[in-house]
Amino acid sequence: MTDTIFGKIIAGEIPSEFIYEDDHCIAINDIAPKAPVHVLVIPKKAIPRLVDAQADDQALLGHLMLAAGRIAEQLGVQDAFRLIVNNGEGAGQTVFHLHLHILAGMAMPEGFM
Ligand code: DGP
Repeated sequence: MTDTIFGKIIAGEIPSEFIYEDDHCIAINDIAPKAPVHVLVIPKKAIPRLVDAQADDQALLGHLMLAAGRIAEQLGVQDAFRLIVNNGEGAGQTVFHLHLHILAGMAMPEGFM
């Protein structure tokens, strides 16, 4: 649980403000925001990458998506946000504890998505 920075944040070993928390996940503001709203939705269960998730993680993965929607509503960005998962170093993943990025508050770059 505590082998990444997110594990330490979830365990309370590194202080961080949770803008959302439930039984299965937390959400925090990204330390290096790439948009005016840049929130990370992080499962309490440490799955390194999306591709490491298994069939028995199905409910958790759905839960994260639903939580992202609730958090977007909480932040007032429910009508315009982007959800990103970086899977693997080649895709830009730097913290190997699965997380969703919620990005909002600016015109989203077009072209690659
Ligand atoms: P990724 O590149 O998809 O693995 O995203 C990791 C994100 O985590 C990156 O945008 C920066 C953020 N981050 C890294 N360390 C910390 C931290 O200690 N606190 C917070 N709030 N965010 C962090």
